[in-house]
Amino acid sequence: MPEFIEKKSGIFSTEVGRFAKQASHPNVGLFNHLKGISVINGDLKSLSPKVRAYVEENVDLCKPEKIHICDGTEQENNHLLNLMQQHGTIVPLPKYQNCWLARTNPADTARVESKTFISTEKRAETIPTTKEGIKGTLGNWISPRDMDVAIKDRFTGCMKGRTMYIVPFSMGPVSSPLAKIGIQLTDSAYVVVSMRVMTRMGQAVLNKLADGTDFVKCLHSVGIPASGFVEMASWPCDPERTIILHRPQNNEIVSYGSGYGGNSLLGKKCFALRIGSTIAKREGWLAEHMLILGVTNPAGKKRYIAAAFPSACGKTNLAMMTPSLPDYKIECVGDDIAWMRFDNNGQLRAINPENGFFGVAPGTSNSSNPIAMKTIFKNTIFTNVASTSDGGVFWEGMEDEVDDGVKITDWRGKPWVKGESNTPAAHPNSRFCTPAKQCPIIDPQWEAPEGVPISAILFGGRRPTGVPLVYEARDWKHGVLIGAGMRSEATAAAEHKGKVIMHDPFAMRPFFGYNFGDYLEHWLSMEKKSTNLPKIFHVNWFRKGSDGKFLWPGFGENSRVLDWILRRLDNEECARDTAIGLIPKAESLNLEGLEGKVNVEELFNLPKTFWMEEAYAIEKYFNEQVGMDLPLIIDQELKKLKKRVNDMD
Ligand code: GTP
Ligand code: SPV
Ligand code: MN
Repeated sequence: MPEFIEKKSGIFSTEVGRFAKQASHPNVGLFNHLKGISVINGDLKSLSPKVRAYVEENVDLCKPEKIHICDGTEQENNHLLNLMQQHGTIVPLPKYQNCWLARTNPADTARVESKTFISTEKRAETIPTTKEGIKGTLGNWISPRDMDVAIKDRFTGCMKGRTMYIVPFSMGPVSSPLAKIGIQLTDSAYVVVSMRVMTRMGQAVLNKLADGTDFVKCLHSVGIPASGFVEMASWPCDPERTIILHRPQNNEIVSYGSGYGGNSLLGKKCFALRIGSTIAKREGWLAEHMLILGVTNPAGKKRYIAAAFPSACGKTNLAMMTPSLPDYKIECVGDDIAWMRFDNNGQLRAINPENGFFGVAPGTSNSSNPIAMKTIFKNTIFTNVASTSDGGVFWEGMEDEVDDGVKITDWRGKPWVKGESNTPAAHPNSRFCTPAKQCPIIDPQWEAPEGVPISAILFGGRRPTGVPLVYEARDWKHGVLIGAGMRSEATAAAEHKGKVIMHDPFAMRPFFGYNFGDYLEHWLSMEKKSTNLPKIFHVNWFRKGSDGKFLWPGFGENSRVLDWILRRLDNEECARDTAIGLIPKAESLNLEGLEGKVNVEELFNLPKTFWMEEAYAIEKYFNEQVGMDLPLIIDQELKKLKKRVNDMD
């Protein structure tokens, strides 16, 4: 028995079912399927019949050696951290309080979109019917039969010798009527401790399930390579056979082969977005890849804004922004996902279903995002960042924040020297996993069960050319077209290479749980739910000048854009009409006190040829990718846009 367990007053070994090593638990043998399996924490008898049936079925399939029912306690968390330390999965970061560094297998560092599938009876329920000969890019479909085969091939006996953790979790505050429950079965302790940060995990959720409440079924294994050979025992995975499957009809997720991020923390993209969007469609609400922030203007008037930007395009930064405009206050509700629905008064309300931030590390610094820096140096799991000889972390952007003389070890564990090494110290998709409540500007209403009222919705992306800093949709339908037409430079959060401009409608391209055409219909149908619809805007912090540099300083200076947006919400006449929507009137964007000169003209310039090409690209995309599934209204909106652009001077 490992030393740390012996030291801990015997609780792990002598108390029945508390991390017990022996197969002496009274539950063993209770159920035929679970015969011979030791329950090292929790009590199988306490599980609701539905949960128990789900566990039994998958124990049968995966054949774990032990079962651990997670209670979410600190004691349990410490036990798992110790275990992972022993296996070399994590190392402590003594410079901070209760912080840890995990290094993944270098083959397992990002979401794998190409291996992510939705399974429905008919393909057309999952993805639009594309033009002949055109490969669809709006999700991958798999037949129910092929899904079953894929599961059987990979999961049969995949947990032999391992522990299956049963992770009860809630997306949304446990008491919220908008929250939904999931059970993740996983063989990764890293996933368990991460889920404890990212969701409300543990006993309270089991209690809620006791009355037979339904849950989203989430089965996960890091897998065992077919060869049986595990190259990096500290980070087992099976990249060759990785697959992430969703069956919306059964509220079911099955993920195999990867231990990282959205592939394995199944509450996040798989549940809150893919399965979430299908539930939202059925129940009449929206599950979106959006941050939520509160913004208070100098007059003390507070509004909430939701914003959809593709992965690694600035959600976390905007959600925690330190406004440069005096007397503005930003408070953070969430940085990645919003669940939104219209209440009985026609007010759109949003909750953040998550409990933590899984944020991109590189680029985060005291100058770019001081709030994140104040959040992340306690109770945090860092993954694939570089480490320092004084027990801390390092990544690109922190150059001014490490003491001279400290030695840096890169994310792969190799020595790294500033100014000399020509590979990145931290992986571009390295991340921190940190509790939301530690954020110094977390909104007082962030756990409000009814959600916060949303006044504006922003769409945005990385657009180096042509797209102005901000523009406003003419109305809801036009706003839905803007969301549908979103494009952005590819990022490191997924496996795409290079800086190609990709279509990423609603920042949801990798996350749609059902046919994008039906999703557009669903968005359009929201118009009928309210006479008080949020206004829709498009923002772009990433336009570049002829010198190749960003035209806009971004980060805290984005408060100037929010200021203009709030004034538009107050119906101030600070906008002028253009072919693409409403943009700030001359001088109406507050640039007072802005350091350095900004070329406002270039920032808002609307080149006719660019917009002709843009409208054409969107039309081509809709034709090829959405085809007959495109709602007529969107087609009409696009035609109107094309005409307006065509009429430009
Ligand atoms: P996911 O967690 O992948 O969904 O990403 P995200 O949308 O939360 O993006 P995040 O805020 O982590 O930002 C990603 C990158 O964009 C970082 O390198 C930031 O430094 C950079 N970034 C964020 N905001 C701005 C901005 O206003 N201007 C510029 N130039 N860069 C920004
Ligand atoms: C994203 O890629 O949008 C993320 C990271 O937020 S992951 O959870 O890995 O999807
Ligand atoms: Mn994201």
